[in-house]
Amino acid sequence: MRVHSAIASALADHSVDTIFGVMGDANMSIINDLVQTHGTRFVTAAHEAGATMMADGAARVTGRIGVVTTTQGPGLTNTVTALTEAVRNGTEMLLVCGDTPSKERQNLQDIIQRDVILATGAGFEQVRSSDTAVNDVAIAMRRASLERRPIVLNVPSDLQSMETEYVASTIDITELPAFPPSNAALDRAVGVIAAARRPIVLAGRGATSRTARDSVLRLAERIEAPVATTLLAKDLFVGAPSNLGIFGTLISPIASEIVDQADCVIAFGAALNRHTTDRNGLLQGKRIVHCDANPGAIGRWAPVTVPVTGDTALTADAIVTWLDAAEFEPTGFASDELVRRLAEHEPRSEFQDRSTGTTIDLRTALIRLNEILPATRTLIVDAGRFAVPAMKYVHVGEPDAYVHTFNFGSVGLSMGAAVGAAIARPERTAVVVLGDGGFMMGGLAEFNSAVRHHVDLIAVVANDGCYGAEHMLLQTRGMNPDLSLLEWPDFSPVAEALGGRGVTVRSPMDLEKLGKMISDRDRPLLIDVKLDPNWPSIQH
Ligand SMILES: Cc1ncc(C[n+]2csc(CCOP(=O)(O)OP(=O)(O)O)c2C)c(N)n1
Repeated sequence: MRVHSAIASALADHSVDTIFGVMGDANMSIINDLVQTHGTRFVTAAHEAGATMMADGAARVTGRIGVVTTTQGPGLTNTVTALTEAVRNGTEMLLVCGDTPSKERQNLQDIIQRDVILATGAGFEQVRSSDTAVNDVAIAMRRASLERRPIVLNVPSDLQSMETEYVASTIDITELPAFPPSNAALDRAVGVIAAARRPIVLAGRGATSRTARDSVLRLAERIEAPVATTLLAKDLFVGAPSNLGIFGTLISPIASEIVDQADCVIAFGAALNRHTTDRNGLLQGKRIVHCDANPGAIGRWAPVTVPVTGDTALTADAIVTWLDAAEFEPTGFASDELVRRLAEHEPRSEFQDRSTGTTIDLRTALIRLNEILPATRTLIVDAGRFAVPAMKYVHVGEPDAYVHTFNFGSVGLSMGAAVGAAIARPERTAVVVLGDGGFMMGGLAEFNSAVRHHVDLIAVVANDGCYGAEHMLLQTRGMNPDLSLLEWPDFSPVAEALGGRGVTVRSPMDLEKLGKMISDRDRPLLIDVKLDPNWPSIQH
């Protein structure tokens, strides 16, 4: 067997049934073997950044390792931004990249691939020889899973055509058992919680498993504390009566009022970074019980009163048991009155609509789109000025249905992630919200990939005809905002030309006509939402 066939067999042995990628001469043999011999689904992207984000999106919504392949040189360098995003997110990913033949000094596409990869923070694995290739695949898969980051498997093309004997080798990963907190930590935590009169329970991405959520919610109910989440655990408590929503810079006015009154925050699986704490402002005057399975995450960014290291569910359950034993009286902070106020809160009351005759207020548009877009959805958000209202006003049914594509602050990565998420979780409509700049940067190419792969995807383009974030900054810094203006073509006919459907929204009335178009969609749909570039604030 040739090494390329052995690598394909090794991937199939690891249950890789889908591979995203862009083909070139240095990875085509592996792709061919995967598809022809193993029936693997090869999902083509238009650009390697798109392919990498497809694998990233698929990994985030399934919890499985996302697999992507590129050719050598420029194929690999095209992935750098997306790979960095995946590293910052902690995405489990394998990137199989071809490399130039080692002895070809003058190959046009030669670059020191290892150095390019290491700069992103991804891990590097070299296929070392024809004899080790299968085991090298297993090691790369194992590392992607254990290190929770992309691992790039580098395979020179001359090595791929060598002969080898196939001996199966698959990863063996022992799950670490969940561990409870120490009694000493529990004692201190329960002391602080029992003394609190107005506690809030906050959950982050580390507390989003079903069991963790249920236990954290039980604790909140036991002490009658309102619940909130970080952005990355968005909508974890959807449906809970005392749900404050996002705790952090995206906090709603009503939640902010309640957080102001609180005297204690009990945080689970949340890093308490500057976005979550609004530079510690939201923690002022409160005692902080910070629980996390990773001691390195506790107290890293924010001051902590009591650190508790342990599994989220076990910790929350133990706190409830101790409070029960002490016959703790619930605080009553999540009162009927508070629950009623939260239920009556209307997001439209948070701002004054600024729709004009020819443009719509993005907040108004997103609140209505949240109501009319398919409820079973994955929400993927790009970077830009529009992102703040998108994260605030568009909701999902479960936390793994929110895909945040700017852990590296890059524009233009969302469409690839949306295609990957749609392929990996076809029962959910991929709703991608992006700016006109992000659409033109990467969205355009991969919108067509969505068409080619017949995925259920709706793109909402917040189109202010400019780089809005820059438009606003140029204005506030006394420079010329017109430098950020961009004369794009109309996106609705562009979407049709790319094989999808397109529709333009300029007013609240246009939104009301969307229902039928959404329910009758038979291919990816682009909703071009026309906005005023002078829309002034990034925060509201
Ligand atoms: C790859 C990359 N290039 C440039 C930037 C700088 N940048 C930040 S926000 C932004 C504007 C993006 O415009 P658009 O997608 O239309 O969203 P808007 O801000 O208008 O809502 C730009 C160019 C970036 N973050 N990433």
